[in-house]
Amino acid sequence: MKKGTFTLTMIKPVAVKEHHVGDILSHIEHAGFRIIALKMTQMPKEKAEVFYEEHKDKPFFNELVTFMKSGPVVAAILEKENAVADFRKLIGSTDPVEAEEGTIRKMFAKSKTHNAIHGSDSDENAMREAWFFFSEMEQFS
Ligand code: IDP
Repeated sequence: MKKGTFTLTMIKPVAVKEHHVGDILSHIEHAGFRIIALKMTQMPKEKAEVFYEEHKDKPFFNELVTFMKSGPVVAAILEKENAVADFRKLIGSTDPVEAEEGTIRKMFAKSKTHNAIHGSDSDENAMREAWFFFSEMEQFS
């Protein structure tokens, strides 16, 4: 995969539990992103801690890890030019109260922690996160 052409998303446990997987994936595809890897998986505590290691000193870290290991997530690699920035726009602000109308978080998030979906915040993290979830045989660029 060429850096800058993809991002990594994860539909978080609350949105999976509430049956929003189909709606969210449909929204993503209609926005012009191509799904080039997809899986449902549940992260043990240690994996969730590694995924979010850059937040390990934040006050919400334990709450975040507890939430992320609480049930299955749906992870996907999404291909599009300018994927990272365009996808951050599509999902909206971290806090659903601040997210714009029409964004995925505005539609499906419950709270700042239970905010329905993840999107990589840089091309470097997109690369790290894609390889965190998917082997070469699971990526269809
Ligand atoms: P992002 O997911 O919008 O990039 P980050 O700041 O990278 O937001 O935070 C990672 C995740 O940690 C968020 O998506 C959210 O689930 C959780 N989080 C962030 N800030 C807070 C907070 O102030 N309180 C509770 N949870 C938070």
